[in-house]
Formats: sequence, structure tokens, C-alpha cells
Amino acid sequence: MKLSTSLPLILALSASSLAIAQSGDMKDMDMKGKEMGKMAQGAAPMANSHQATGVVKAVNPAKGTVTLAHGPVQSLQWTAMTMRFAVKDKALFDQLAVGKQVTVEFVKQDVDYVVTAVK
Ligand SMILES: [Cu+2]
Repeated sequence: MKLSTSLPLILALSASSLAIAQSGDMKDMDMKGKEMGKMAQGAAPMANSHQATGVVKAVNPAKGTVTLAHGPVQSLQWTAMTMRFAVKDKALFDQLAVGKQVTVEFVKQDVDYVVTAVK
């Protein structure tokens, strides 16, 4: 699906995280650095994950796509629509039967919206 308006992704990765405090002993500084790295890695996927509920209209396991007639997605300011998603894990097709109502989690990956989980 293409949106006529582009949604700018503002990745506020400030250089301030590189400025490590000069005070404190070496052991303390080392721990802080590791914790900050962990947080940065974990935060990004969560922030970009969205959820949609809708009815499966078509599946194409060979191409790895599913077409959903989904309701509004507030986190993306989407209204209800029918659109195609990519499916990350082929095993998810077990839960994507045509006509079934599902709730999916998905992420934007390059130009695609990729389903990462089906509930
Ligand atoms: Cu949509």
C-alpha cells in the first residue's frame, strides 16, 4: 500500500549518548555503557510496531503476502482499508485462512508492511 503523504521517521539519535560522564571509577562507567547499548537496541522495534484487526481476504504463501480488510490503525493514522501485507514467517500462514478475522502485529520495513505476529 502506498500512502499519498509520507510519514517522516525522525530518529532522534543524539550524539549526547556518546558523551560519557567523566566522573566515577572505571567499573561504573563500563556498566553504564552496556546498559545504554541494550536499551537502544530494544527500543526501536517496539516503537515501530503496529496492530490491526481485520478479515483475511486473500493469501499468497508463495509470494509471502496476505491481503487484509483491516479497521483503523491509530498508530499510523490509517482509516479502514483493504491492503496487502508481507508475511515475515511462513508459519504464520497457518493462522491466516481466507475469511478469518485476525489481529496482526506488523512493522514497516522499507516499502513494505510486514506482519510479524498473528493473534
Ligand atoms: Cu492499510
